[in-house]
Amino acid sequence: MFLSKSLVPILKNIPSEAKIKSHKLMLRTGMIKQSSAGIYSWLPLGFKIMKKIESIVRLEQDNIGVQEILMPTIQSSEIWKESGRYNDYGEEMLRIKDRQNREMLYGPTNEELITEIFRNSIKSYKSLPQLLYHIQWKFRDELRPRFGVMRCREFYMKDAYSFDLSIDEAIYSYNKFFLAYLKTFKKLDLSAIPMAADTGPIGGNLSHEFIIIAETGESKIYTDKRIFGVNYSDTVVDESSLSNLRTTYDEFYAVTDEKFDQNEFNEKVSDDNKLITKGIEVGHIFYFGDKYSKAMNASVDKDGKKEFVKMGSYGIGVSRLVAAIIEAKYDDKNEIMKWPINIAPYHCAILPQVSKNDKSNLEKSLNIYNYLKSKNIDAIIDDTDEGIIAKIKKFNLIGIPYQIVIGKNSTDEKFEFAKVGEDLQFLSTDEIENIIKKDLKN
Ligand code: 5CA
Repeated sequence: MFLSKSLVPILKNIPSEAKIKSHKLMLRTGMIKQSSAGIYSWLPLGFKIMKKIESIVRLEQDNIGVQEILMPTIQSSEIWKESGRYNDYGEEMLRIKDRQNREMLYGPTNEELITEIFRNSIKSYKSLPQLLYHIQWKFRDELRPRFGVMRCREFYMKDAYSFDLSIDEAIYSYNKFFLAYLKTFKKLDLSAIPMAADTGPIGGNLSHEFIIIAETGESKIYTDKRIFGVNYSDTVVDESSLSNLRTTYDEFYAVTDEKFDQNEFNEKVSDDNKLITKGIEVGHIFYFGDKYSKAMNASVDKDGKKEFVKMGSYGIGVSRLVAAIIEAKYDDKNEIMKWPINIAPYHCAILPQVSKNDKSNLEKSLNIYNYLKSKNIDAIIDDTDEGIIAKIKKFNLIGIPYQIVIGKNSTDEKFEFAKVGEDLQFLSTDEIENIIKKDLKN
């Protein structure tokens, strides 16, 4: 792919409306474009990143046996009236009328719709547990959309729902998602901490927010530093192993603002281990028992008895994650972004020095491009006529993990190669391939 033929509208200046580094970088590198307040188009660079994040999220859902479905964005108000949330949800819900004057809405979340699907499809307790997810756009008419895709009105979410017969089984389902979330965020090279949280309009009494530490985060958190050391690599998906993991986490105080209690904090955490900071909520899981199943009559038959199913819901902000990863990885001062290779829009940028009279470096670039492509390494060639320094700076900003510079210092066999933000070294295409391949394997 040639940069000159890509829709990557790089801005010279940082747009003044952007207050945090992710918003600045996303606008500057043309990852997104605002279409109206809190609503964005995703341009090729941003969209590629989001799709890669989405596939990691999907893989970890599939790994714990969740079934993927796709529900619509537009829902009927009827089911929301059944659950009682049609009025409760208030002004954050975007309400629409169709030509028959029927009340519809753009889904802010899907507890009602999935409960309706469940009650029409599952009759026997023998079909439990049912674990279902979809990845779909949501709309919340936020009073103050801000920070770009971090808190916007239309956003992309993975939301999953669990249906079980008993509370114990429902907690087992909850714990499966708990582990899947830890693994998902780890794969995105993020350290996300589960924190006891409020349940808000979703309801229930058990809930964790998964938070990554960032100064620009909107959630205030109070925790015990030692929680970062909890090891879940040996945890497997069985009831006791998962329950042990939860117990291990519960040993450390970790709460969001709404759950904070100064006395408890002092009692449970020594001054040395206290951490009061801010973070970004990238995921949120809930257990709410029969709140929706009772209101909407979703039950199964067990030995001739009607049992309301016990439910949970589990969200990940897929579009928010793009911004959250930038907050965690962008070096604002030196203007260097470092996308982990598994979600970077390209693996490698090829930066030839090009002049009007001499296009030989462009030919060399194309050869390298084709070689890398044959090895499943995805590269982009910056074929514009900017100088090399400008090209390097631009790709530092975009954050493609590797750069190959093809200029006066390169020979026919060896080229200048660098990991983004690091020093150049002379390497052959074989050596370059090996370094990138090794990174891709990790
Ligand atoms: N039904 C539940 C779980 S599926 C639910 O909706 N939970 S939530 O409200 O916490 O949202 C899930 C995740 O979506 C959040 O953790 C956050 O990462 C993301 N999210 C929520 N609101 C926004 C928003 N306005 N902009 C961007 N992402 C958001």
